[in-house]
Amino acid sequence: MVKSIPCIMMRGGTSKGVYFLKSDLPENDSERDQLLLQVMGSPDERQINGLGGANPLTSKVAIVGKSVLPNVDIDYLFAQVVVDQPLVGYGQNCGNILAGVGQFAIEKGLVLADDPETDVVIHMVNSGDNAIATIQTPGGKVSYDGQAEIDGVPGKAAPVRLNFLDTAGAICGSLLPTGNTIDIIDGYEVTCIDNGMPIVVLRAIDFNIDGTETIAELESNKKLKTSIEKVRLKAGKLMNLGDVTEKTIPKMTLISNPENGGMVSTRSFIPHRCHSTIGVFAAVSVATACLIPGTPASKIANIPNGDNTMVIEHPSGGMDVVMEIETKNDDINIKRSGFLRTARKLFEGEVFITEQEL
Ligand code: NQM
Repeated sequence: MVKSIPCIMMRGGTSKGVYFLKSDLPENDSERDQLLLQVMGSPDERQINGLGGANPLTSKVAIVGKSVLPNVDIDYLFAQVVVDQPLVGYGQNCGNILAGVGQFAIEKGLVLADDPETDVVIHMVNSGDNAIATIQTPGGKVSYDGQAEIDGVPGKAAPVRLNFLDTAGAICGSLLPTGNTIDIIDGYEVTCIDNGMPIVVLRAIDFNIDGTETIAELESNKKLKTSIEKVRLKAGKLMNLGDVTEKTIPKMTLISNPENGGMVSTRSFIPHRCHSTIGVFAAVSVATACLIPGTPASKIANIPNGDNTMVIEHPSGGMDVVMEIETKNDDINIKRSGFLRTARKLFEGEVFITEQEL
C-alpha cells in the first residue's frame, strides 16, 4: 500500500529539509523514524530513493506543532536523518532549519501573522530552549522575497532574524560539560563546549593542516578524519553524551587565524562530513570558546573591541553572530545571541510512502 503525507520542502539558512506537521506523522517513535528514513531515502550514500540530497546538510526534517507551553507559539522537533546508516538523530538542534519553521507554522495556520512582521516564539524540543524568529509578513502573508544575503547561499531573500536567550549547556547540561576550559585528549589541547551545540574546538595546526584547506581536501584526508574521530569518541564520554559512535554530536571544529578580518577561521566536521559553512549553534559555541580566557581558541581569536558582532569565518565566507555578554572576573554569562538567516519555500505537496516497507 502507498500512502501520502503533506509536507513542505524548504531551504533553511544553509541547509535544506522537509517540514511536517507533527499531527501528520505517526505518534509511535520507531514508526516515525522508519517513515523519515524512507522519505529521505536512507540508508544510501546517494539517497536515490528519497528526497534527501546525499549530504547531512540536506537530510534534515522539522516536525512542527502547536505548543501548550506558556508564552510559546510552536514546538519544533529537529531530526537529522543519517545519509548512509538507518539512523535518525534527535540529539542536536539545527539553527539553520529553524530559519524556516516560523514561515511553515504561519503557512499551516498554527500562528496568526501580523503586518509587516511576525515574531514567532519557537520551543526547540531537542534542547528545551526557546527561540524567537522574526518573519516578514507584509499584509499578514509570509514573504520569502527580500534583499538579505547569507554566505553559502546564492541570491537574496527575505531576512529571518533569530534570537536565543539562554543556550548554554542546551544539550550537555552545562557550557563546559567536562568542567574544564582545556582538556587534553590524545595529546591535543581541546575545548569541549555547548552553547546550543556540543562541539569540540581543536587547533587546525595541531593536526598538521593550516585550516584554509577546501572541503574536498579535508574530506579526502583519511589520517585527519581518523584522528578527529578518535578524539570525538573520547570527548563524547567526557561531555556526558555517552557512546557517540552512532550520534551526530559532538561536532568537531578546527580553528585557525582569521583570514578576512573575522574573529576566527573554522572548518567543521558534522561529524564525518565537512560543513560547507558552519551551523548556527556551532558558530555561537565557537564564538563563546574564543571569549573564554585561557582557551586555545582565545589565543588565536581576534576579539572585536567594543563591538558585539563576531564574524566566524568558514569555507564559504563568514557567519555574523551578535552576542550580549556579561563578564565577571573570568566568568562569562551569555545573555543573548542573534543571527540573520534566510529561507526559501521550494515546494509544497505530498510525499509518497510504501507502507509495507515501514
Ligand atoms: O549548529 C549542521 C546546519 C547544522 C546545524 C550540523 C546547525 C546549528 O548547518 O545550529 O544549523 O552541524 O549538523 O544545518
